[in-house]
Amino acid sequence: MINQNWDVQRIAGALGAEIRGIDLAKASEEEITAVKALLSEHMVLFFPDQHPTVDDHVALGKRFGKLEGHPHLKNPFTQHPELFELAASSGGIADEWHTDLTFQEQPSLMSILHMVKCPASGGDTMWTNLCAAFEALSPPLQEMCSGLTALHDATPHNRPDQMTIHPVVRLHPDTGRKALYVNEHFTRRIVEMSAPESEALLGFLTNWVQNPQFTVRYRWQAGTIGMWDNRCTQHYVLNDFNEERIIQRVTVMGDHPEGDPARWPAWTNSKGLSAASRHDRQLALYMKSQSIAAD
Ligand SMILES: O=C(O)CCC(=O)C(=O)O
Ligand SMILES: [Fe+2]
Repeated sequence: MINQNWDVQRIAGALGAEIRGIDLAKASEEEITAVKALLSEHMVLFFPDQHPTVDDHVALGKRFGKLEGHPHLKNPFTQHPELFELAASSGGIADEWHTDLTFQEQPSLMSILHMVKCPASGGDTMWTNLCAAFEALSPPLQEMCSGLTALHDATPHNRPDQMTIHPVVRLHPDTGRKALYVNEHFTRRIVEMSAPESEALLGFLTNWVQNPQFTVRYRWQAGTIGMWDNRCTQHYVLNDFNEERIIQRVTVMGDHPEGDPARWPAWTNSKGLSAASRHDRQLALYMKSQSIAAD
């Protein structure tokens, strides 16, 4: 049940709500349950004027599940391995559309971000609704995508060896909605297609999810907490500022993305080796490492 003192304002057609009238550091069990329901409904929530301490922030995160540190970022808060900080002055600007950490077998379920310092203008963050993006595709493309899987890797973190495969269309475990689960940051290859086909389809889909009609754009203030469902959204930070911008984040561990099984075998270089085989090398190596039966 939502507390009557809460003011919940939807801020875009596709997703996102701003909530006032709650002190997250003092939230009751019922209030946390209500926040979870709002997150299911709106996918990304913003709570202005919270100003949590690092302890408050970590404690809040733990009420949503088990927390995980970032696999590749150094953490200045040694007493809190679950919390990490991104500062623009040291390159921490996530200016490419992504779902967090999809190169992991179990990408995070949700993240809770505290905007510690933000520029007077610029540095907004955008989110996109991956269920709306899937639902707006034509039935033939929906059907084909539902039978495909994709290879994701951590190349943006200089770890191309960290790879995994997820369904292209992910079933949200709570809402039962289908989400288009590929992103330009971490998704490398459609497993069942040739390299040029994969490039064309991934190019289309990762662009499609960026269509403004599926998005919300949020203008931050210091002290605001933002939280997003990482199973059905992507996000992007506008790199349009010069001042310092610092965020701190805790991350709730995720589950294994579920979707329909692949309807076709994995693509391999069945015609033998050639100059063009290099485009299949990463996929072939991954398949070999996992002993996945190929065509
Ligand atoms: O700085 C932001 O607004 C978001 C950064 C980001 O991509 C993340 O924390 O996952
Ligand atoms: Fe992110």
